[in-house]
Amino acid sequence: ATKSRTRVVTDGPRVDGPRLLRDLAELARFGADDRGGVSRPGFGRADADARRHLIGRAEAAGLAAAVDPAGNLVVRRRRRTAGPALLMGSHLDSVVHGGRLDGAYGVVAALEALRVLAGRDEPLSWEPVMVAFTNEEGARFPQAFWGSMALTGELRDPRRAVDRDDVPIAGPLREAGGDLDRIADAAWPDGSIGAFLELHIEQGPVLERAGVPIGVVTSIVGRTLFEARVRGRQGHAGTTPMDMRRDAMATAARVVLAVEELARSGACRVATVGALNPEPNVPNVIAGQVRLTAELRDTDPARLGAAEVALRAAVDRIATLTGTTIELAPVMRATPVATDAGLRRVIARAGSELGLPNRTVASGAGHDAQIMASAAPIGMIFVPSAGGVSHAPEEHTGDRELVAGGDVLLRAAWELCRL
Ligand code: HGY
Ligand code: MN
Ligand code: MN
Ligand code: MN
Repeated sequence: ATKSRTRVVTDGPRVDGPRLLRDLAELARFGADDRGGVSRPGFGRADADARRHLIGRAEAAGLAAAVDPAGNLVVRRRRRTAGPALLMGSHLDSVVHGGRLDGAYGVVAALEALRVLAGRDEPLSWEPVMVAFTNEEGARFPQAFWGSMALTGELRDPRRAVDRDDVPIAGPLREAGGDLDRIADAAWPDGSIGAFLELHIEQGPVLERAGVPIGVVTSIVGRTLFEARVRGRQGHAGTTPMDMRRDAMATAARVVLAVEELARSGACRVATVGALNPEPNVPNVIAGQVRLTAELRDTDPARLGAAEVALRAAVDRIATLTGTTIELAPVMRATPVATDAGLRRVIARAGSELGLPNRTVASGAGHDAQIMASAAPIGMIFVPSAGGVSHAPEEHTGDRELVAGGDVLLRAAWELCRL
């Protein structure tokens, strides 16, 4: 923890706390689910409705809203400076049975910061811009970080993107206001972004345990996501002798354990199979095919690469042993990144000037910021997560802490834009 001697100041912009909290509560209606959180997978109906709602909020504040060909929502002031953008935001999509804060909080706070800055009418040399990235989570279409990768021109093979039922992305993208034929136009020119700031809940226990309201993020974990397809032979569960089977389900189970073992043996920090789709998924049928995801995370790119090699070797061994074939295709690679040292100082100073204790913290979750790092210096602000819980309906952060995080984002943005 850093002990700061910075004097608390009373000047400078502050967010409208009740407005920020109200916007957040309204957004939670889109995809609200019966377990208390939200289910708002990218490119679904609720995601599109949430985006439309936010466009309305932006326009009601006199701001200009536009959706780019990747489905990203970009909100700007109507009268702009010619300077580079200070881009602020996060994502609107969620996991299935997720919380109401992951992503949405950073978007709503960015809109609030932009609203306040636009209302001050003071000369700025950087242009504050809000962005809500599309499909950060990859809950339905597994191409996580879709929107930020499109904005940085790093989207690989967008035409091949399908969901787990092999539905192509073109239609759902169009419904989200995007256009696959023009997806390359979503990329911003080199040098157009001065910095990217993302405010997010921590999703871990560090800040709450330390009793510190503001986290200055130092690094973001790297993540490689694969889709594996196990192909065996479908058959009758009663009549096919065990030695004549090529059971895709039993094989998939071995793959699940091999992925877990990668992390247990220390090859990488964490490794997870989160999704499994057997076919035909019926009790008395030997599964003919199983699709599953495998994701590996580490803060060291070399270890992440080595873990990928080890995963391939393990999968090949399992295929030989079981007489099945297993295809392992990378869906998304996000390298580990450090945040910008200068932006860390700006964020810490903003916190201290607001009288908010702050400390450094590393992110084990992925964020659009790590994709944006290839295009601009990035900074991230965390607020505490109750019990460290996230990707679950119980995700919670107190109102005061939510508003405090918004104030830090706004103050950091104000300092950067006035430069
Ligand atoms: O999965 C992640 O780390 C992020 O929440 N998308
Ligand atoms: Mn998430
Ligand atoms: Mn998130
Ligand atoms: Mn039968």
